[in-house]
Amino acid sequence: PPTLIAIEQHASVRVLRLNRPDALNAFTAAMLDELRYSLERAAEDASVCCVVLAAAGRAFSVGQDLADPLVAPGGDAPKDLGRMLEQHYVPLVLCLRAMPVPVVAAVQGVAAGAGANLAIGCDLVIAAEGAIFLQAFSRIGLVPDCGGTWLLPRLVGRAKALELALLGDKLPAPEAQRLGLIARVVPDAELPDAALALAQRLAALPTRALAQTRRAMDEAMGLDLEPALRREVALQRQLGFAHDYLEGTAAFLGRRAPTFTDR
Ligand code: T3D
Repeated sequence: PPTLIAIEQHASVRVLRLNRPDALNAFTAAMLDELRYSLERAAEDASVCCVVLAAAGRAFSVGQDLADPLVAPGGDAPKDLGRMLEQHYVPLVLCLRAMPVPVVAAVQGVAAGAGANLAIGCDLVIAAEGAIFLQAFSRIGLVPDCGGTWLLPRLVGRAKALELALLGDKLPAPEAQRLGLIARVVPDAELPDAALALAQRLAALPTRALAQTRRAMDEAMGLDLEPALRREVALQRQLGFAHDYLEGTAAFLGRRAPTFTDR
C-alpha cells in the first residue's frame, strides 16, 4: 500500500499529499513512482473531478533527494542523472500534464528544484504567504528539469526565467504571484482550506472542458494562430456534442444550477 503519498478524498476532490515530511519531502525514485501511480488511479476513478497535490510538514518539497544513492556522487560508477529523469521524472510530468481532471498544487514552505517545477506544472498553484520557490539546479551544476526549461519562460518570460534559473535565488510566494508564476497566495494558516475550496469549485465545473482547455493551451503555445484556431474548432465540435454543453446551456437558459457529468 502507498505510504510515501498520503491519499484523502473530500467528496469529488482527491488530495495526494507528499508524505516524507522528515526529509522535507525530498523525492526518491519510489516516491516519484508512487505519486505517478496515485495520479493514474485518480485519473481512472470517475468519482474524482479534481486533484490537489499537497505536502505534509513544513516544506512542499526540496526536490530530488541528493543523498539518494541513485544520484549522489560517490561509489563505484558515476551516476546517470538522465536515467533517473527518464525513468521517474519524465513519466510523472507527462502524467500530470495529461490528467483528465484539473490539478491544484497547494504549496507551503520551500518548493525547490523538482519540487518547484512539479508545483508550477500543475494547473493552478495556490501558495501560503510564507512559501518560497527556488530553482536550485544551477547551484549544483544542473539545468532546470521537470519541465522547468519549458515552463519558466512561458510563465514569466525569458528575462525573469533566466534570472530565476541562473541565480537560483529564493522567490517569495507573493513575488511569484506578481510575476505570474503562481495563481494565488493566502495567509499560511488558510492554505489547506483555501486549496480545498478552490479544488471543490473546479470539481463542480465541467471536468472534460477544463482538461481540454489545459490541453488546448499547452498545444497552442507551440502553434501559429491558424492551427491553434483549428484545434479550437476540433475541440469545440467534440464538446458541443457532449452532455455538459447541453446541461450548461439548459441550466443557463433555465436559470438553474448545472450538474456536469462529462469527464
Ligand atoms: O539528481 C537528479 O536525479 C536529477 C534531478 C534533479 C531534480 C532536482 O530536484 S535537483 C535540485 C535538488 N534540490 C536542491 O538542490 C535543493 C537543496 N536544498 C537547499 O538548497 C536548501 O535546503 C533549501 C534552500 C531548499 C532550504 O534551505 P533551509 O536553510 O531552509 O534548510 P536546510 O538547512 O538547507 O535543509 C534542511 C535539511 O534538509 C538539511 O539536512 P540536515 O542538516 O537537517 O540534516 C538539508 O541537508 C536537507 N536537505 C535539503 N534539501 C535536500 C536535503 N537533503 C537531501 N536532498 C535535498 N534536496
